[in-house]
Amino acid sequence: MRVVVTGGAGFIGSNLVHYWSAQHPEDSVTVVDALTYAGRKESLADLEGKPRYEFRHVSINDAAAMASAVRGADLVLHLAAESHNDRAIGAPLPFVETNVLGTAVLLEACRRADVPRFHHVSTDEVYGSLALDDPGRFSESTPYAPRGPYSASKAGSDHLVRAWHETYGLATTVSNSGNNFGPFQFPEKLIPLAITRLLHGGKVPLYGDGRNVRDWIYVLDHCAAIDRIARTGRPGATYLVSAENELSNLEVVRRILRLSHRGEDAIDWVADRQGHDRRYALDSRRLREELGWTPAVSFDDGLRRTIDWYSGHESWWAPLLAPVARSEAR
Ligand code: NAD
Ligand code: TDX
Repeated sequence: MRVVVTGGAGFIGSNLVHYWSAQHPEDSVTVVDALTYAGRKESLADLEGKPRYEFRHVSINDAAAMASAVRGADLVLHLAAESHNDRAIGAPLPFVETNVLGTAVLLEACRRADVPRFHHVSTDEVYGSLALDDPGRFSESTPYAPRGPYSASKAGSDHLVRAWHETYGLATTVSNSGNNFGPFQFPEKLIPLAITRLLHGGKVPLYGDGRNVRDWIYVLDHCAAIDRIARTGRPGATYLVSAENELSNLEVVRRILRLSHRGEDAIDWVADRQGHDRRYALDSRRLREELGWTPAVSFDDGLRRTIDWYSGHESWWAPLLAPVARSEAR
């Protein structure tokens, strides 16, 4: 099979390319990535020169490049996106450009090339925010209610994918997962930011009251879910992906502090994020019951593996720290 992975040099994308090459060594994998600040070609360095691996430094917004990349593909896995909420608050337009317009350009290339299977990787944030005391969780039938520029742009992309399925018959699937963590995650997101700050002797910035809740999943469990859904999911269907690890940010940071042998004085309580979603929680019964997926890595085990990886790969992350973070940390 020939598989195209957009955003393959990003966090989830690079884990997915490694996962796919190991699980399906007979497949050839083409990575399409614009190498924004978040795209790190070095995350895929071990695959360079391999006969079944190809890297294309192009944008999903480039129609001609997409037409060429997806020609003859059996499966397109779409992960390319602007992905960080704090950046979206400061500069929202690139999120619309890539996540909405770029997805439309890619879908159109896939339609014209008769790509037999298209999987879109999306987020729980499209469903909005739950109250801390709400007994409910998001399900595939929860109405869309995104609250920020990032989540609104991802919601837009999900709607476009459904439209290309309903209108043109493209065989699409969509997955909406909770917060991922693991190796190769850019040190702007909470877990790698906390780990790398602590490794450099600094403090962890915690927004607001620290009680916001996220539903965490170890990235390789998400990759296994993408594999299952993209190959065996029902065309036109959406699947929520959750390992059922609902934790407050304070609890996540406390566990990182414990594993890093640091005390709570290493928490830097800072101003809250604008429009900060309170809680995400997902019901993934459809994925578990229809497709037989279950997560394999507990939160604590995943966290240990992640801390070990960052401890051993400073050369990957140290050049990526914001200058302010580096000077604070010294
Ligand atoms: P990331 O920011 O680490 O990686 C995004 C990748 O997309 C980078 O390699 C970047 O260079 C590339 N890219 C950006 N704009 C591009 C363009 N115009 N053309 C081609 N490539 C481009 O993001 P991530 O955390 O790996 O997320 C991957 C996908 O999964 C995104 O669609 C995101 O919305 C979704 N997602 C992420 C999470 C999470 O917790 N990280 C959770 C749910 C869903
Ligand atoms: O320094 C920080 N301090 C802090 O308290 C950072 C960076 C974050 N936070 C809080 C904000 C959130 O409540 O931690 C939580 C997690 O923040 P992020 O890591 O920025 O992730 P989030 O905003 O929840 O979005 C993530 O999950 C859904 C990904 O970035 C998205 O791409 C994905 O769709």
